[in-house]
Amino acid sequence: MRDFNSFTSWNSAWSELSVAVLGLGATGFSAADTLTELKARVLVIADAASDNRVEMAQVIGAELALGGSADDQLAAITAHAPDVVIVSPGYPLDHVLVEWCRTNAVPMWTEIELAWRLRDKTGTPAEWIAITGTNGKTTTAQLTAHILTTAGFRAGAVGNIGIPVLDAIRYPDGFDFLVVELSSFQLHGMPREGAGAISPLASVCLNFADDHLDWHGSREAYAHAKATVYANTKIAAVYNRAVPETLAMVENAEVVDGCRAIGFGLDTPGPSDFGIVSDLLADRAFGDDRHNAALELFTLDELRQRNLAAPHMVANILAASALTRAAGVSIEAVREGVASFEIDGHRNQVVLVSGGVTWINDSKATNSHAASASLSAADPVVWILGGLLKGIDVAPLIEKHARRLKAAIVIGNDRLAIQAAFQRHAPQIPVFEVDPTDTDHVMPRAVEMAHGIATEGDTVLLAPAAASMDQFTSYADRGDKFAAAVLERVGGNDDDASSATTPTPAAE
Ligand code: UMA
Repeated sequence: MRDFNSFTSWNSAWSELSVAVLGLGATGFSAADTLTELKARVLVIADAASDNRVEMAQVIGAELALGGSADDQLAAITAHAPDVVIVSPGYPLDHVLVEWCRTNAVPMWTEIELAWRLRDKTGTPAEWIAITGTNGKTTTAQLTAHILTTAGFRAGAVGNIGIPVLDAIRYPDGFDFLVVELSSFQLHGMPREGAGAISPLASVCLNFADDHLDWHGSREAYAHAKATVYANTKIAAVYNRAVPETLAMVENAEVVDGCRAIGFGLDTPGPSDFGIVSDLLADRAFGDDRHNAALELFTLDELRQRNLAAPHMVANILAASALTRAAGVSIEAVREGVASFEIDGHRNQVVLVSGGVTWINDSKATNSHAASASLSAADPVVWILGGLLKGIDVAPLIEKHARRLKAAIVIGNDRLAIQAAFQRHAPQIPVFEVDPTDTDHVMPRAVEMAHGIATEGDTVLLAPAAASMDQFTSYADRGDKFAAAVLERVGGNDDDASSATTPTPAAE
């Protein structure tokens, strides 16, 4: 087998390599594009891809094996005889091509590892800040990058957020910092040591709750993947004081000598922590006198005024503050960054308040943990949920929030499991079902039903606790369709409640 220890620069001998890329989505295309630019011999294998990506892959000179049976794909990869294979994160661990790599001892890399090895393209490589967690990682990555930019650095939020890291390292102007959002799929495939192991300046696992268990096989395997974020951290391994699993990950991590463990949480901070003292968010980690004093970041009131005071958001802000302070950003710049931060849509976004009913889009709540956070903030709730549950049992979520639920409207593929959970744990709650066969009108139907149920003082909350891909192209598409349906059906018309029809529960 080839020695890949010397493949640690844009100027390494990539042109000598034969590479197979599995997948032709965002990751696969970026990998193929980079590797053809480096003159490697590239074969891309995928079940399907957009016309645009297929056309572009042909233009850049990659060989393509698109569609076909497993045997066809095995024949293609065997004939190509790759030295290394770049695997897109969506590939299951037991995929036949992944098995083939294992059997034939062909190294498999994530696009993240390839980017790390190539990170000197534009001269001095950017420092990386690595962010994972079950929830809040996109918001925290965006806020972290925003604070760094406010402080005058060239920074970008990349990775699972949607922009492949490989695209960022090829950006001609270069970056001072890349804030890399890492999913558990990406972390699973990343080595913890050797030339391909990333060494971030600062890292965090924001929180930990069951998600993607079907893909990882067990909670332990999922936790092991997430813990990889801390490996080789240089300055600060940031953990959540309220989530012991994240502290355990830090305690067991092999970090660079001198790296500090920095805790964040909604309680009083100790030395080396971020937290809350009375009504103040405070840094007690990076001040000159951390044993005796804390530095003031913001008041909770300031955050309340900007609608950023929900507990999970405060936790994200504390984490982003810790990461950016570790990167040398001043307290003033952190304050300025948070003050000018605009939160993305689809995360607890109020779409409309009409007739005393608040309509909220939290389509980004793709698992129970996230849905639980937004359910906690509303009462009484007409809850729109469902989609792909990814092997998660929603019963504990239903049990926990049953008392605040006025009704549930179930969408998506896994609706039978959800209905059964309601029958077992909250049979008193009326449950309505949106016809799953009419995929073009899921949200208009769900909104119509909610409109017939909700009365003054209620919140209608889209917090699906499930992935969207069974009926939508993404969580953003699901949220957009919800918001459009709300605006169209409910609009700003305070008087049209009378035109709503009350639906009939599914169980009746
Ligand atoms: N493919 C197959 N066979 C398979 C699986 C995939 O042929 O068994 C092919 C598809 O036909 C397609 C390609 O692989 O050609 C798609 O690859 P992919 O599913 O890995 O998706 P990408 O477009 O490369 O996007 C990935 C991340 N997707 C997943 O992890 C599923 C994106 O995260 C990420 O933004 C992007 O890389 C850039 O880094 C999305 C996501 O849903 C947003 N992430 C999950 C989450 O946040 O919960 C983990």
